Amino acid sequence: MIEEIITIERHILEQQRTHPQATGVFSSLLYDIALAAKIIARETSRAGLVEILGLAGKINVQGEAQMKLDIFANQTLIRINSYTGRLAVMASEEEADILPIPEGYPTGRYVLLFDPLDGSSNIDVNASIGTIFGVYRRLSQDGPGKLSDCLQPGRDMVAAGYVIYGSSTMMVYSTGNGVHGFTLDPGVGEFLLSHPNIQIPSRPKYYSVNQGNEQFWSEGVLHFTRWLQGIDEEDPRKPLSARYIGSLVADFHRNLLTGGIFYYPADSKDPRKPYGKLRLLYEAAPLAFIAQHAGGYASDGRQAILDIVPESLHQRTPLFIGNRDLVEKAEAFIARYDG
Ligand code: P6P
Repeated sequence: MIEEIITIERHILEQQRTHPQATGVFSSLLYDIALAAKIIARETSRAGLVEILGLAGKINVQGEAQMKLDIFANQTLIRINSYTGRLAVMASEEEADILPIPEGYPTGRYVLLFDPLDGSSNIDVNASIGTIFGVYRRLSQDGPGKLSDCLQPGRDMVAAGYVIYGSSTMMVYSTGNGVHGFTLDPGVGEFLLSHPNIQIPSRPKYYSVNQGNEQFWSEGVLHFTRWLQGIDEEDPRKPLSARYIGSLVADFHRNLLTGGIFYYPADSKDPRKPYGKLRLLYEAAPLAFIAQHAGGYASDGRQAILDIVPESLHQRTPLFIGNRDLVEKAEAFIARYDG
């Protein structure tokens, strides 16, 4: 049987048809994000050559000064989304405050939150990195979007996704109607449907956590980790293998496809970060939306990530994400040992 070729643009259009009230603006917003992903993918594929070709600090072919990749990714997403009239406001991991739509340009119904290039410290060692995004409807009526438009619980998201720049570039997104993965064919510059209707496998293979932080974990997290390793005498289980890349999108993506759990718990390592390292708005919540629609679950150890009402743009949260039974087990250990 000849496999049908479906581009992400066509898939988005077909998804739109399942939302009768959709106006096409939402679909166009998803195209815009796919375009940004292609542009960022092109630059990340050359990242290793920056030094060799002496590109750093020089003027590149577009006549732009060569810049750090995460700044480039941030500017690409802002430049593509600022003038379309589809958004009321944006917020980025790279920007301290919300990003209003520039004066003189129309505002739209949607809010875009993103981490433009997460894990960028891994570029120098050629490890996979990623872009993470979440889309909401604006709450304010009209005019410039507000901070309150960005501080919505993940449960109210209308779409979320990520791009992983690795051995191949993949874009994974959901509008609440399944989770779908597309692989970039750089030859033609198209994302082609490669992973339709992703569901997290019920039998997990891996657990992913930075065990270098063990001494800083709570009792509950330590007991949970021993349980995953099959050395909890009270409740023995087949041990899971450990896999940890140190790049959230890569660790999440692997567990989504193979079954498993990623967690970055709260720890006492840095008193300035009592809730762990990861951000709620544009890291944990969008991936929690994806996990939810792939049959998984995400928690901060006590409640669903999607139920947390954000109080500030860059607030951090502990994150346990992957197979629902594993995440709920973490919650049980934390409730039992951490009170
Ligand atoms: P650690 C990358 O810097 C990042 O923000 C995430 O992509 C990743 O999951 C985490 O930090 C790794 O942090 O402390 O284990 O090196």
